[in-house]
Amino acid sequence: MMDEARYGALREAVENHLLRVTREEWGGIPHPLRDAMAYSLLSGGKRLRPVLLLAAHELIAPWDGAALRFAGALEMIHTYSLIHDDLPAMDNDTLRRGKPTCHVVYGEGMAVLAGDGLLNLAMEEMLSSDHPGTLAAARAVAGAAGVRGMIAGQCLDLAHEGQEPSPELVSSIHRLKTACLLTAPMEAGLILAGAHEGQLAAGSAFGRLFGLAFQIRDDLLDRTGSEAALGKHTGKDTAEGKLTWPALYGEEQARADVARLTEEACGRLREAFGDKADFLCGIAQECVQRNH
Ligand code: GRG
Repeated sequence: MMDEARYGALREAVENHLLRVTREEWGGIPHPLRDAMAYSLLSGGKRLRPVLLLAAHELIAPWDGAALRFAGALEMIHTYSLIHDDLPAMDNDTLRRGKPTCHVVYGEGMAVLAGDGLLNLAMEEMLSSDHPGTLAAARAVAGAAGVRGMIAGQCLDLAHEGQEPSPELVSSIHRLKTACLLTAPMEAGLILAGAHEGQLAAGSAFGRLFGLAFQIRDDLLDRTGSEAALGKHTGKDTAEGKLTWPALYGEEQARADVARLTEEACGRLREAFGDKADFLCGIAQECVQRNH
């Protein structure tokens, strides 16, 4: 069972931080761009990546202002990836988080810039403190989001669309496209909290295993979930011949893999952190059972 109140409190801290930053610190960004960035950044969502970062920090010590900046930066990078993924040149989606996608409202050019802007701003946000862990944590996030991480995953996804899925390829795409951006907050939170190597390795393993389970669950929801609950169009993967886990292994096996990977993820975290891992394990369990 997830501790809903604790998740809610962290989510609220992130939400308030993002609201404050957009209101007080975004002066000087030209208007249509600022509106497009704020439209997508403040359009809801679970705020999972920033919550993971703060919760990872709490495994070792209470989080501070520098960690909150990093948490906001993770959400900016996630939002940029969604804006660009929804563009006609990529997944061509018109609905996200229950609202029209950024390019539908602001045009394609402005949506490209809003994504670029959020990515750059995330770098500024991460590098704006003199916390001793700043460089290592920022390097972990930039690497995970970059050309050997999430962007590589998106590249493989685009390049192999419509092809016969191979297990190795689907696994690589899922790990890179999704798991990297769920591993990064674990690593950044732990680095900022001063974790030692063993703790960091356990946090990374949790992120990688949970991230893969999360994407397999997303594949399953695309087949069986409702558009109203998910706030996005469903059934697209099958219609477009996307490389997915259930397409490769069938829905039953995919469900079993989600459960197994989540168990493994939690096991790795518990080995290093004992009962303190309960909250993050609860989040993982809740996410892979989600209908939204
Ligand atoms: C454009 C470089 C580039 C990458 C895009 C994130 C991504 C890669 C594509 C989006 C589509 C997709 C299936 C992503 C996998 C990760 C995922 C399920 C994202 C949705 O994350 P949630 O469920 O969304 O945390 P909310 O709305 O709650 O933030």
